[in-house]
Amino acid sequence: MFHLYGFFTQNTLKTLYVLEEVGADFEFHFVNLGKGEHKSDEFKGKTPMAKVPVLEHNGEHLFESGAICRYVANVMDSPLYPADKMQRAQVDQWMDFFSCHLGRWFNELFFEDVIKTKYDMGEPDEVRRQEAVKNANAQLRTLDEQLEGSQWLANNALSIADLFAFAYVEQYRIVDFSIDDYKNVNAWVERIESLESVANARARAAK
Ligand SMILES: N[C@@H](CCC(=O)N[C@@H](CS)C(=O)NCC(=O)O)C(=O)O
Repeated sequence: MFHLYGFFTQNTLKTLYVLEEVGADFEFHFVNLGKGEHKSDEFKGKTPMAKVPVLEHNGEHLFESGAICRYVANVMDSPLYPADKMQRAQVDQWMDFFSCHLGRWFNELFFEDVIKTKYDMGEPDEVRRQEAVKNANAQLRTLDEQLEGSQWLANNALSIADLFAFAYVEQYRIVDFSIDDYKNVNAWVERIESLESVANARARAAK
């Protein structure tokens, strides 16, 4: 059985979507970031980063959402992280694209538009917002092109890359950002939202 420690923002959601989609047996432990629970000595004993998500399996711990998604799919022998080396690298490529590029700009918008307001950290920085909007749009065009003629990001098959990426892109609804111009991205978002795994993870978050 896996144990996932998390809070319902994008990094934990990526791992929840994967745990649900591969049908893993897991228990979820809510770590209330708003109350600083991630800064407790108990939690810091599980991760050197004092951030969520953290996965516990067979008495060992893993941090970093991408590593957790890959590990879970590996342990479950899931085709969501294909064994073929090139196919696997294609999945890794799109996960890295999101970690280093497009996801980064969605995170920036989430910080400026949501976190700053929620935790009384001052007004959104318009210069940073505009830079994030410009770069997100440029990289959404890349994503839209990739999805032209393909339902999924890599190898024409649903993979952990889609679930990982979706957790960033779905934030467009809670930040001031539109994806209307990207028809393939919109269709991909709808496709992922229709998965039972995503509905299950969202139901857990809504409780
Ligand atoms: N690169 C890490 C990022 C983890 C991260 O930033 N988690 C946030 C929540 S989404 C967190 O725990 N923030 C609390 C803090 O930084 O104090 C991952 O992908 O897991």
